[in-house]
Amino acid sequence: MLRAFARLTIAVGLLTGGWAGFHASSQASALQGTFISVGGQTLVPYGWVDFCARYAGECDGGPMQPLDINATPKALKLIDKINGWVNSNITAKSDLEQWGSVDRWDYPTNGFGDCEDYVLLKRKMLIEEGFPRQALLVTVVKDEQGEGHAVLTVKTSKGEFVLDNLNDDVKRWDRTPYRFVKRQSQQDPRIWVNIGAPTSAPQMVSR
Ligand SMILES: [Ca+2]
Repeated sequence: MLRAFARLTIAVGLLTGGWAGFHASSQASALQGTFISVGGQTLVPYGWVDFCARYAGECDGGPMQPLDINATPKALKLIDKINGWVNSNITAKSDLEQWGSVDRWDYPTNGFGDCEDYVLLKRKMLIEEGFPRQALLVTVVKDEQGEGHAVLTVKTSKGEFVLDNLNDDVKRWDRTPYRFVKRQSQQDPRIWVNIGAPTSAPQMVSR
């Protein structure tokens, strides 16, 4: 597994230049996003609990001071790069097909995974690049069909943005078609908070 991550990290390191980035340069001036209004503490998705039981070190560390990412062009370009790289290099495969389980959250170390697995890898790679984990929040949404889906919310000084395996563009959270349900707390990765008006949580996240 470590070798797999080393390979991924090296690959990202090799991706220099040529990126339109966030389309970092083109959107930089328009990068005045908005912030998500979070509510109280809520149930933690089972997939995250199970993930933390297997990767305790990835979930420890709370409580922490909330931190946002300083939205410099360099930071945004790197975020965009990692989002694009993971989307391009991981192949979608359902948990049922891969694990025989309807919803298993894990790193896509064999190159296959579904939505939350892309999220977990992006989160890990961004943390390894020095971004604060308090600003990289695993988030459960409902898609246009009301199905559960997971994205990574990136909280920056210029608003909150979404990294999504279904879209290579890093988008403002409020310009996605999703209904945001809940996400990790900035203060503690083991705590989850509601987003917006309460709504029933999906039974699972997929795609
Ligand atoms: Ca999965």
